[in-house]
Amino acid sequence: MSAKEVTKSVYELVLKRNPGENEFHQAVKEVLDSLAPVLEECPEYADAKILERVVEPERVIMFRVPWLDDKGVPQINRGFRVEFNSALGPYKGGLRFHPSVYLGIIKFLGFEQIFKNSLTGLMMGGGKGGTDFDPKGKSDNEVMKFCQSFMTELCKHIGPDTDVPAGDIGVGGREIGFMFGQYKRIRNEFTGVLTGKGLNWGGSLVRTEATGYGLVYIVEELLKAQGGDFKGKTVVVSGSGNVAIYATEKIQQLGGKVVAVSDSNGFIYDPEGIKLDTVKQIKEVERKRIKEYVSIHKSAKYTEGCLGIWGIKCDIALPCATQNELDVEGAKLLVKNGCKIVGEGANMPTTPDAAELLIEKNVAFLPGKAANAGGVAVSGLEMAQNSQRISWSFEKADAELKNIMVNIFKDINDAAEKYGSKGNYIVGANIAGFIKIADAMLDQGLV
Ligand code: NDP
Ligand code: 2IT
Repeated sequence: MSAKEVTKSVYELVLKRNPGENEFHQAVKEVLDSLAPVLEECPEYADAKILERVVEPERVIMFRVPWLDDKGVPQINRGFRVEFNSALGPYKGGLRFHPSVYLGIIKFLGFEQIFKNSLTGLMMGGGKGGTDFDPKGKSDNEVMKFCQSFMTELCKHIGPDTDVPAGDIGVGGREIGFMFGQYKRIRNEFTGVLTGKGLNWGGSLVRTEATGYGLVYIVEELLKAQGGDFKGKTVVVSGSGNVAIYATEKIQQLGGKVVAVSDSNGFIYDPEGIKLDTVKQIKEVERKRIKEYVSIHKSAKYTEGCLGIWGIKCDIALPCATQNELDVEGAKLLVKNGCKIVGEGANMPTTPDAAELLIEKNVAFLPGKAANAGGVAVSGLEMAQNSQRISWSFEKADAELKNIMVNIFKDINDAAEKYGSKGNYIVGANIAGFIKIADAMLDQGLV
């Protein structure tokens, strides 16, 4: 079989074995479509069935999560942890709390995480978890009850050298705290079993900022390679959660102007530049909707619906909300308005046809598994600090993060060029991430 036939047959196997899991199919296809030149160079990978193994999670855990709401009514949610690949280290990846969560979402995220974690250069395998519980509109007490019940089961499967979860959509410092407390109580151990912890009980400085800052650092590297920087650039950022907020913060520090942010209801356009303190107050403190912004800043306009954000003129667009939020119509608008760079802060926010169009039109496209790796990278640094029982300064953690993002840019750029797709960072990221994992899997035998 030719290399192309191998990747095609593996994709067909994935479709057959995982019916209805569309996001997982999409994530697998993107990686497989990049790998033919690697298989041609290294037939051992195909002989050892590395592809067939890497698309099959090592372990999938699904469980019932019962909890009592504030009215005393029992509620039942579903919990997941997909321990996808441990070739490079303990399973590592976030937990997503969102009503759209089902097995296919967690598998796509876990699969992406394998390659992302490999790109960081740290010793972390890939995993992901979550639940269809919706934290929106729930009291702190309900969120705590849910987290305790969720961890009562999850704690049987994780550990600081086994599987180390963290945050993702709907999971921030509050949820990590509740889950850590329950883990500690049941297992009677104070260990670095979760990352994104509070700063006075084992968390790392810069973890909160890491994904957004890391995204901006890698875009800055790309700008540098083109002879430019952020100064005076107009940027559109979707989302207004953890990633979007800290991407905006770093862009503003570097002299760029963010003119739009959004949430799942709509987007804000503020031609004078987004006032980040207001966004932080609305989203981090009050947990309210982004449309509140316009009642405070008269320069801004709110528009219902998420897709319209891509019609705003910008030099750089950073989708930082959720999967498939930037479609081909949005991509066409970005191109028409002269956008030159798209960097994925979210996981798989760009549909495959949109990504293809952007690349064809010479928009530099940085895929999520490279561009948003800063979050898990600082999680890896948090694990290292926990193992040594020390805490680094902000400056040290930030410098390490920056260094990791600079290296990722170099690695994906070099891999793209070496394997005949210069400037295609999707191909570069998939290949650079894959090779380390495949080599480790070869070394470790048929497991
Ligand atoms: P948050 O929960 O902090 O924020 C999510 C943001 O995205 C909110 O503004 C939310 O709006 C919006 N959003 C969520 N779902 C949808 C949807 N279906 N349609 C439109 N908007 C939506 O999550 P994060 O900022 O942590 O995560 C954002 C993205 O970044 C995700 O793809 C995540 O996987 C990825 N990521 C996160 C990392 C991290 O360290 N946190 C690391 C790497 C990637 P609303 O408030 O209305 O729900
Ligand atoms: O998608 C991701 O990389 C994350 N949500 C962060 C994972 C982590 O373990 O910090």
